Amino acid sequence: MRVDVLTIFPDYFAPLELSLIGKARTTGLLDVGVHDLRQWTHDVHRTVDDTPYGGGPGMVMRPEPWGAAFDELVPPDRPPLTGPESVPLDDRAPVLIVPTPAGQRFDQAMAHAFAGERRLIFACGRYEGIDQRVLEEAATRMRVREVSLGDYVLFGGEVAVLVMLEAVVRLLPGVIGNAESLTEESHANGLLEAPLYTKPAVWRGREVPEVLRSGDHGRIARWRRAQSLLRTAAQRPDMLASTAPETLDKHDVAT
Ligand code: 6GU
Repeated sequence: MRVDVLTIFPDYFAPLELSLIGKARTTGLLDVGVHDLRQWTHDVHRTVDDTPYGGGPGMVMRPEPWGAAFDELVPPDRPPLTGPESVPLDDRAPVLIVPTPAGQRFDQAMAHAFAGERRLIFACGRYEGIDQRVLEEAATRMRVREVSLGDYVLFGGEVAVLVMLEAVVRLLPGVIGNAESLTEESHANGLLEAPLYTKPAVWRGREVPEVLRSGDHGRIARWRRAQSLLRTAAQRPDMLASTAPETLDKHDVAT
């Protein structure tokens, strides 16, 4: 997978050298380019923002540097359209992800969808956001997705991109050695995972649940399933409310 990140703070992305994302890069599973948006400015102050039309607080990111950056990363393959008319995009077109609190909520299903793509481009907004025409014009060449991490506001998209990349890259085949890790974890099946324990069997007077030391795999699976349901009900009742009935089977009533 190829990932490009456009930002005025490339230093935010130093952690992409570390740990399993860094390893995915050195082994060639992932190819990342981080680009300073200011390289596409031409004035002496390398200006990327200006005051909002219609008034209001703060500053808005000007369209020209974004347009020039996209032209270089994704060269237009037909003459630019002059108006707002749209053309259908094929599903191999790059996906442009724009982190914004005004976007659709990011979740594990979206992470899986992005992990199936060949090319992702992240456009990190700062200040109050990016001139909307940038997204409209980008949509002639890319599948544009405005994405939010949740109902709170960050200074800019950089940290959100790190979050999304981590969620996506760990789903790429070969990044996590033991693929079973991905099917047992929270959100893999619409439920939260059961609590985990390791040695020692007794720590500060607290015992690991006996069932986990029993060696009875059937009992262990039923216990984990019940814990999963209890934990989801306690922590995230909203997830249970939206659980398809077939996800809850007849064994769940008995446990
Ligand atoms: Cl994706 N970006 C920004 N700037 N703020 C956010 C967010 C994203 N998600 C929640 N708040």
